[in-house]
Amino acid sequence: MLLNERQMHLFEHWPEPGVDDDKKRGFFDQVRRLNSSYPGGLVSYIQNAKKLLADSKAGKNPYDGFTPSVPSGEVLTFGNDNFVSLEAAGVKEARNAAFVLVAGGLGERLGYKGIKVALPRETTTGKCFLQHYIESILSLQEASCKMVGDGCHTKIPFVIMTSDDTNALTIKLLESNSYFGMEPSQVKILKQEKVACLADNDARLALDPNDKYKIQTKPHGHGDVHSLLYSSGLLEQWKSEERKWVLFFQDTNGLLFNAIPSALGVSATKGYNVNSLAVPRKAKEAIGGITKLTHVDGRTMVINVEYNQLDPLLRATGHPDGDANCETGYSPYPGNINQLILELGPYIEELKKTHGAISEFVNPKYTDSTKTAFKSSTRLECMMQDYPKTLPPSAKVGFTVMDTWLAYAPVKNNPEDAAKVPKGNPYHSATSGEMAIYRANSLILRKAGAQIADPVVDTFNEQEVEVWPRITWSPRWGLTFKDIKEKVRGNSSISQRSALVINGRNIFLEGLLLNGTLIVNAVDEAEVKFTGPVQNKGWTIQHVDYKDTSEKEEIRIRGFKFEKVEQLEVNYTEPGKHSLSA
Ligand code: UGB
Repeated sequence: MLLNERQMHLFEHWPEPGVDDDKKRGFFDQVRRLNSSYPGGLVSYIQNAKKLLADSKAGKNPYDGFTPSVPSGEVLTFGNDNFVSLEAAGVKEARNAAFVLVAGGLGERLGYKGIKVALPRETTTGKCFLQHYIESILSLQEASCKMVGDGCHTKIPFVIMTSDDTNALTIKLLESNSYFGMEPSQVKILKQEKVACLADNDARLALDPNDKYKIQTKPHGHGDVHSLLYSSGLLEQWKSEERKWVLFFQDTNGLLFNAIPSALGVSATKGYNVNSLAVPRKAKEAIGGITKLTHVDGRTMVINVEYNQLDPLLRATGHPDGDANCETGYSPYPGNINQLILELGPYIEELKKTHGAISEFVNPKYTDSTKTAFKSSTRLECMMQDYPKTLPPSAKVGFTVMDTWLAYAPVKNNPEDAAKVPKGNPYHSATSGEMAIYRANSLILRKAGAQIADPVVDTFNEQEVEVWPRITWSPRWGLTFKDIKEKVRGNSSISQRSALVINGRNIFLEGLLLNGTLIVNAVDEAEVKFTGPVQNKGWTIQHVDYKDTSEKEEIRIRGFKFEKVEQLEVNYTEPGKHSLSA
């Protein structure tokens, strides 16, 4: 097979039989793996590569013939009646959903040495992203079942796509934390394989520079999730369990679950086969733009145009300013946050045709303008949000736009790169990711009727951010806005220097006046009311220099830590009614 595809060079240096036989067997083991993990096998991979490399050499634009325009979608306003009723519809549907987290990326831009899902989402509680995601799914599961009454015992499946870079650490994180309360059988790990690197325009496979019996490999991208799900048999299993929705999400967005119930509500009420979550996008921000593309032959599609392609596409189609903000101060193209909700039935039908193969691209770095040689080997890549590209025009493809403060705060950039982000654009750093949690929770409590002090502005790791009161809660306390509103009663107020941790289900703020740090832990059967003042020295925020290696990396990348001077921590371990008042 390899010889037919003109890959003789892979064997040219092989010594006679009997020499290095184990290494030669190892080579074929790897070939077998590369062959079985790509839809259509290595022959397809090489042929696809030849075509894409020829297109790239010829300077062919993948968007040739397409004109971009601004699409229209659902725009939600947090907390209004429509939002509340969509959240209710979404929670009801959640029992029919399955969640898929793509977590195979190395996080090169962040440069963190561990896996990103193990990073604290915020350092007031120190809970990591994965714990928050699992607790959110479990809360949805419970709330959804409650809505339909007895007889509902569904366990929402949770798939994590890992790669060789993240697999072992992800499993270790789950196992050493008892799966954060989820039943281990609910969690499925699907490991993506890397793909072969390409040495030249003829798609000759590259050998590993350190091992002549090994083909060099690199990640193929998050688009692998579709073929892995297809070949795992999970989709058919979910169909037999009458599941309806598959929700895909990324590794470090601590706000995402604020948006899931209402977005799922949109999918269910609009009957969308594909629903992408989006936020207003600043021009040149490193998130794709959701765009309507109209071909000269009349075809149209609503699809993500990746951030590095939006500007050239706009310039080539009569927009001399390219990717620019409009009068609103934002790009007119909503920003894709790569949270996709797919309707399972049509998804399976499509995958039966494609086997999960996703439109690919190649991005070689050429040595010069003749485009005959590469600076280093390249490979084909694919993105999960390109799934709709193969859908027929009859498919219902939509998107849902939410406020950034509510729905999107990824942790992607290291402090140095974040500090260079143009003023006004989001940093997407560990610093901004954590501060965004406090901001969102403060704004949500404000909307629920509490008085939350204004933020102060401070600078950490050379990034200027708003510092709001450090308010966090467990998903079982506040899954939807309606839940939260029911638990914020009377005239509660929280000062700027305060921290509040709510860890329990039935905790009510009934005129709590917090000026300091309050941590509440309560079992589900306990009903706890807080009234009157809680005052203490609280936790102060200390600046930490990114380069100060005496601090842990998790702390250094955010540029601050808390000094826990004084706090009130209360634990309710017994069922019944309790109240804490001054
Ligand atoms: N990932 C994998 O699981 N496997 C891989 O091989 C690669 C990545 P990045 P990217 O919302 O902020 C995406 O690197 O690709 C996982 C969208 O394409 O963080 O630059 C990885 O673990 C873009 O349109 O992002 O940009 C992580 O969970 C925009 O939406 C996820 O894939 C942007 O994200 C994303 O990987 C965004």
